Amino acid sequence: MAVDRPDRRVFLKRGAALAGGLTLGAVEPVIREATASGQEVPMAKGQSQEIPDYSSDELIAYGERARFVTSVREPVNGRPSPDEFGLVFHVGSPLQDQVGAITPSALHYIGTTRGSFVPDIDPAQHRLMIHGLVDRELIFTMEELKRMPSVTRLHFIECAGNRASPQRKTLIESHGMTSCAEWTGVLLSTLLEEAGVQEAGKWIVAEGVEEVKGASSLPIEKAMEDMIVAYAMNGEDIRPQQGYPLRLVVPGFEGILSVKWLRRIKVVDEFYMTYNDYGHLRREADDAALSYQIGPKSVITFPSGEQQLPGTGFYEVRGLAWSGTGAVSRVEVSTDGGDTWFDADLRGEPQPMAHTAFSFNWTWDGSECMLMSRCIDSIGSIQPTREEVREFWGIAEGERFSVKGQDNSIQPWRVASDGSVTNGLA
Ligand SMILES: Nc1nc2c(c(=O)[nH]1)N[C@H]1C(S)=C(S)[C@@H](COP(=O)(O)O)O[C@H]1N2
Ligand SMILES: [Mo]
Repeated sequence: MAVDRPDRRVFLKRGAALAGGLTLGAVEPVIREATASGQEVPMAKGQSQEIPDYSSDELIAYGERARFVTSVREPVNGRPSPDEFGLVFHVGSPLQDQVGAITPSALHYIGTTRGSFVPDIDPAQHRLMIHGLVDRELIFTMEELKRMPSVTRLHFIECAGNRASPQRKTLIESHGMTSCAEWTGVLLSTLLEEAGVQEAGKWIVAEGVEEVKGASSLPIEKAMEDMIVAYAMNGEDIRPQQGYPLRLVVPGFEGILSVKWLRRIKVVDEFYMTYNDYGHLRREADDAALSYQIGPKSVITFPSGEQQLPGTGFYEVRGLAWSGTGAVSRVEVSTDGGDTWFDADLRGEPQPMAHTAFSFNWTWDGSECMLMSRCIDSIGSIQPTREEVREFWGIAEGERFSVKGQDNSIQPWRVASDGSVTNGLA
């Protein structure tokens, strides 16, 4: 197809045509007659039947979204959540509906290693212990932690399983296991300095309240650099599913390391074989170093898998980009399967190890095309294609697509001439 890259100027010129009432697909407003309260309204999937009383004491004290907004999290990997035993497994965030870089707390993905009951922790009873190879073993109450100097930073969390793959049909299946929030808490370095890390202390093991689960080995350098012992998320206390009352945030590293319901940090001399370290993800310290950090990554969130374009014309292509190494410096978009690339517009000042929202003005002429995005991060790393990842790891055609570390390959979305959108890898 002919590559058409409407930049802002072109779009402004077209503004006149828009105002003149030309049909432009998605831009066409949907006009509904005003419905007097009490009258029947057509129901959308997931929409609440009852009209809430927005003037009730309850909703004035603590609000809820409009009942017409139906975006919800969904279990991924084909595993029901909760399962028949009440265990919660990985549940994806509906990024296809997200606007901007911050995931609303109620829609942040939920990741639990091998399934979990979400613990009900009384913050008055909760303690964080720091021990092992330190000069002073310390035990903090929540109150004590909240009195300490804090930081507030935007960071994404992403599960190692989140990736482009031919089997995954929708965005929530391929990329729903990442979310971005504004986290507030105490830098772990502040606590470790207070405890005094000994010469021999080279790793830490962080552990949540569940037995064994949530324990991970992490290098002391990273602990001293930017890990946050966080108690707040998007301006309020962390939600139970995200680790209330306390979690570790390990910026840019795979999600399993961001231990929720954090209760213990042990400074140790070597890579431990914890439940997460051994068997689940990796077996050796060398591999661990390879696989912790998430490379430059991005995905187009609209249009994305299983969506339907209503017709030809103008669309704002939207997406998210991130990198475990630093901030996003550039995002490029292709509409012809990677032959030609154009700069996308970035929203706001990209933050280190945080999602950055991007957009790209596109006019669809009705021919079949392949939409792709790629992220270039602050150290100049470029997000690879699936073919490049295959070559790098020497994976033969037909062989299991298994990489050491993160698969950050590009997700292509195919737009067919009837406007249907499917996974371009399938
Ligand atoms: N204590 C504890 N921490 C945990 C887990 C867990 O099961 N228990 N799951 C991990 C996994 S696999 C991921 S991907 C992230 C998900 O964080 P989120 O649920 O806030 O999105 O938490 C990590 N921290
Ligand atoms: Mo995960």
